[in-house]
Amino acid sequence: MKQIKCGKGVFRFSVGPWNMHPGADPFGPPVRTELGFLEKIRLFKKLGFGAIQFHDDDVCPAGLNPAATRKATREMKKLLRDHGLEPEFVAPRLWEDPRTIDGGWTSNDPKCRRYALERSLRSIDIANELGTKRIVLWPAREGTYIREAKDPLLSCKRYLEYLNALLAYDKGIRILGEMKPNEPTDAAYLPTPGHFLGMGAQTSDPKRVGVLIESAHSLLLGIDASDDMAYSLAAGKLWGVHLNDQDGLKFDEDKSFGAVNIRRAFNQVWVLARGGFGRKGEWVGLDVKAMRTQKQETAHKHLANSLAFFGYLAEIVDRVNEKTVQKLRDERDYEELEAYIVRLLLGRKG
Ligand code: XLS
Ligand code: MG
Repeated sequence: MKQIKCGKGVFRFSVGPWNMHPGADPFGPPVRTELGFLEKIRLFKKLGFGAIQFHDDDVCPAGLNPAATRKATREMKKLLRDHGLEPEFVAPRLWEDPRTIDGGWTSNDPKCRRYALERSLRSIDIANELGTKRIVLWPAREGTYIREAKDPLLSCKRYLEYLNALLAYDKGIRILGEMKPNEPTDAAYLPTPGHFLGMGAQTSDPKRVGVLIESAHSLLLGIDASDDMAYSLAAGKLWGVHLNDQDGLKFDEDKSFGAVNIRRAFNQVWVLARGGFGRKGEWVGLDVKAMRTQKQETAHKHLANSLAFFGYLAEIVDRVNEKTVQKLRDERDYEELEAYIVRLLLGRKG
C-alpha cells in the first residue's frame, strides 16, 4: 500500500469502483467494457490503494431483503480482507432510482422521501456490516431545476430532519457531506461545505457531522479547493477528500489530480500536509475518470497518474522553506513569494 508522509500529514489512498468506468456520457454509450468488481480491486491494490469507497449498491443490489443484504455484505467484507483492503465509506446512491427523480429527502412526494430515508438507513446497516462508520452524502438531486419547484424553507427543514434521522438510527456513524453546487440539478440546496457544516451545527449531534471536499466541486463554486480544505481542517471537520481536477466552470470533469492546474493541486497537498490530514485515519480519496477516448488496456492510467502527481507534489511541499515563505509574507513581497513557488513547481532552485 502506498503511503506518503509529508509535513504533518500521513497519506494513504482510496478509490471507488466508479473510477474505472466504460466511458458512457450523456451523449453516447460506453466505449469500453465494464470490468468486474474483482478485476477492479485487484488493479486498485496493484496501483497502491489501501481502501475502497462504496455506494450502497456497489456492495450489493439495492433491492435485496435484509438477510440477503447481510450475506452479500459479509462476502464483500471477506473479499476486501482477502485483498488487504479496507472499506472507506458507504454512500447511499439516491440519484438513480425512479423514486428519486426529484430528489430524496427534499422530494415533494412523501413516498419518495420515505424511500430515500429507508435506503439511507439500509446503507448504514451495510456500512456497519462492512466495518466503516463513515457515511458519505452526495446530495445529487437535493435541489431544483427551477427554484419554484420546491418550497425552500420546507426543504431546509426536511434536510435537517433527514440528518437527525440518520444520526438517531446509529449513534456510532459519522456523516460526511460531499457538497456540489450543481449538476445534475441547476442549483443544489446547501451548495458549499460551509452550508453543510452550518446545518450540521443545528443537528442533534454536531460532532458527528463533517465534510468530504472534492476539488472539482469547490472549483465549480469558484472557490479554491485548498481553501475549502483549510476551512474544514481548521474546524476539525475534514474527514475525507476527493482529489481530481477541472478545467474551468463546465460539467464535473473528474480529470486526473493536478492535470489541469499544478499550482492549485500543490496548494491542496500543502494544506493537507500542514493540517495533519490522515493522522486520524482519514483517507486521501481520488474521484477521477479516464478520458472517454482512452483504450481499454490503458484506462487505468488516470489513477496511476493522479497518485504519481500527488507524490511529486508532496516532494515539492517537502522542499518548501517555511522560513522563506514567512519572510516574504512579512515583507509583503508576494511577487517574490509567487516566483518562489513557481520556481519550485518548475523544478528550479527555490
Ligand atoms: C459526484 C460525486 C460522486 C460522489 C460519490 O459528483 O463526486 O461521485 O463522490 O457519491
Ligand atoms: Mg466525489
